[in-house]
Amino acid sequence: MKTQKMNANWHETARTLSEALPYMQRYSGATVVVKFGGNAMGDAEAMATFARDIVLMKQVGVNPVVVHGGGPMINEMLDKLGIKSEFVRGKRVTDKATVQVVEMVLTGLVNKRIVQAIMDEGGRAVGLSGKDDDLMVCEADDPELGWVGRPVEMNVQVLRDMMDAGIIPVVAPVATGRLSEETFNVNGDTAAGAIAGALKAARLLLLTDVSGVKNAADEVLTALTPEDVRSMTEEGVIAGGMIPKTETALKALEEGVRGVVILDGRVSNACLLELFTAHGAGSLIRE
Ligand code: X2W
Repeated sequence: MKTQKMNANWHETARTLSEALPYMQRYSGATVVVKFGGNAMGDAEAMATFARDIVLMKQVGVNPVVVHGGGPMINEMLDKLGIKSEFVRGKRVTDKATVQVVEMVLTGLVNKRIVQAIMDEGGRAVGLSGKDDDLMVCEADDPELGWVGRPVEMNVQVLRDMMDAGIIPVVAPVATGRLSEETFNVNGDTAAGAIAGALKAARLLLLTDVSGVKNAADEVLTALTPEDVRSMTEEGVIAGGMIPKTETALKALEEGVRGVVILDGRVSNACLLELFTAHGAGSLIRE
């Protein structure tokens, strides 16, 4: 026989679950694109927590699509190979040798690490890149950047097929071009925005290593409109590495994504906090 002492924490856990019901109902059947940046990946435990959040989303009827980055992992491999690399306006200048390393690291090491983490938590994940089924077809973004791609054609049926089959797609931001044998390196945020736009996702979550969009007084804003973003950018309050993220957000909203959230992926259970609690996380941008 067993006896059980009631612990206040268990009641809290049950209440948290109960309070999540309206949010679960709101997002039931919705597509949520999650950009998992290299800087948000952290250690094995952080990876496992992220994977568990994604599997929980799927379990309660949300359709997550993971699009990942891996900038720091690319840097590490380029360093080992003695290949120098630089960034212009937040994007990696990518020559032929670099794009090969980018493809190896993103579609190989990073993609499979995430797939494996999701499988370990009991989900079903399949990794692919923008090349698979011509998911993301690119043109050169800017001649100065070499093989950096700007998505010009999206074929997201493969993602819908996977979601319908109960599979969580994990997408590496490497793409094909219109000509044969072209390989493009795509900024992870750009790729996630293009995929969310093509899927008309309910939410695009950009997981990064900052807590959100800050105002001039350095406070995180929990809600902004595209108009707020434009004026804060003109005033220089939104600057640096935040610009590619807010640009991605505005473009995704124009393409029909209902809301974009920029949030700190290092906070544990960041995705659950955002989707399933009244508290939310980070900065929500929407009309
Ligand atoms: C990125 C792709 C990876 C990425 C790169 O080469 O680093 C470009 O800059 P994070 O971790 O999300 O920064 N591509 C064109 O976006 O990784």
